[in-house]
Amino acid sequence: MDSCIFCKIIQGEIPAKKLYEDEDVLAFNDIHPAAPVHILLIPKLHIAALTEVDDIHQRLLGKMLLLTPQLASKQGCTDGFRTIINTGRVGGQEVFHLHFHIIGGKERLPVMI
Ligand code: DGP
Repeated sequence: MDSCIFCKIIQGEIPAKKLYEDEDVLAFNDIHPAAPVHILLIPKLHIAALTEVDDIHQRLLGKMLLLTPQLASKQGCTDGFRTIINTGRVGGQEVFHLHFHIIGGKERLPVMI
């Protein structure tokens, strides 16, 4: 999708600190970290939001969930972390390309509601 910031990061048109990449997904540091560890995990396929997922995305979503604790632990979140998927306007979603926030790295994580 031409105007999508995260698609531009995937294409390398916008720089980001990449932490993990394969043919299906990309993980990179959030530009405005809410905690010492704040990873964004995104599918390379442009899916606007969690409300847009379908049966055909099951494998991809499963892969993202399985990767989540691996990415967190690689960044040192050995005692836990928080995973957030903001969805839609009311859900506080600002970038309309599906993403998991993976947040950790300190004792008291910010309450994000
Ligand atoms: P959300 O509110 O769930 O849509 O969160 C979007 C997140 O994306 C927000 O925490 C900031 C982050 N973000 C927005 N633009 C960029 C960017 O250009 N680079 C990076 N690394 N993160 C971005």
